[in-house]
Amino acid sequence: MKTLCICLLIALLALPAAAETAGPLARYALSDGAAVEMDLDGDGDLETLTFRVAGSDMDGDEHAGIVVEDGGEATGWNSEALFYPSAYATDLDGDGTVEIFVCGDWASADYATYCLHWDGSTFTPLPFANASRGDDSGDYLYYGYGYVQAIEDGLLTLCGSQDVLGTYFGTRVFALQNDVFEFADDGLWRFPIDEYSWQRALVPTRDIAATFVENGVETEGVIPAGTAFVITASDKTSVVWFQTEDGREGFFPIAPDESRGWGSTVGGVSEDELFAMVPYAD
Ligand SMILES: [Ca+2]
Ligand SMILES: [Ca+2]
Repeated sequence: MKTLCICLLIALLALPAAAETAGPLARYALSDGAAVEMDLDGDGDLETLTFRVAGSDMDGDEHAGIVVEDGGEATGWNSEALFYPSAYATDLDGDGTVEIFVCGDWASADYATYCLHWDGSTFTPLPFANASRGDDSGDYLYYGYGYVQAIEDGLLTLCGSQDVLGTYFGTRVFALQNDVFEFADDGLWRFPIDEYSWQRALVPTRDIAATFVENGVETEGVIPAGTAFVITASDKTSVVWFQTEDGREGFFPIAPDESRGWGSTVGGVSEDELFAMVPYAD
């Protein structure tokens, strides 16, 4: 069991790094210390953009540095402490101004993404709709919570730690609207099923009333006690979507556990009582 836990931990820790470098995202990636020429501000002249990993993780001051050379003058921007930083540059919304993304880990798998605009003389950080852990209805933030998982079709997907009945990393999709990153999805965090999901499956100690959905048809029923299932999506406060081990999908309501101040209840029962084990990431 101990070996299994260690293997699982190693696999989980490896996930974000693997996702960052994989697939179509690579074409937008900036390499540490490699200068690229781009027209960042849409004025027809090329600027030189350089991303650097600065500081050191041993000293705890690792961070990202961005330098733009424009008209013979170099201007720098440094992130706050950010471990394993990476950077991407692309004109996400096609308006002629390049979005410069910098992301990394604040510490303990708390990933953040910053987006900068260069206007010819200064950097401007763009605000993001709040997708932090816990209540996400708060004010706009100067960063997006999570690391860059995908840049595709004018959309930015961020993946960050979100705990809903033991989920680990979840994604939200953003689009730029008037230089503000707004949610561009259905309001649900997505927790894709991967090869590790079933090792973290939930097993209820009693039946859970649920709505099953098959080919768009909804049927009321229960997830029987003892049936393993995983969470596939949630708004974190009122509903979770699930898939059972035998492939059935559906949803059931949840509520914040007010008496405890954290976690969720299902049908009025606290998650600790309802499940033999809830695999918390934090
Ligand atoms: Ca330019
Ligand atoms: Ca743009």
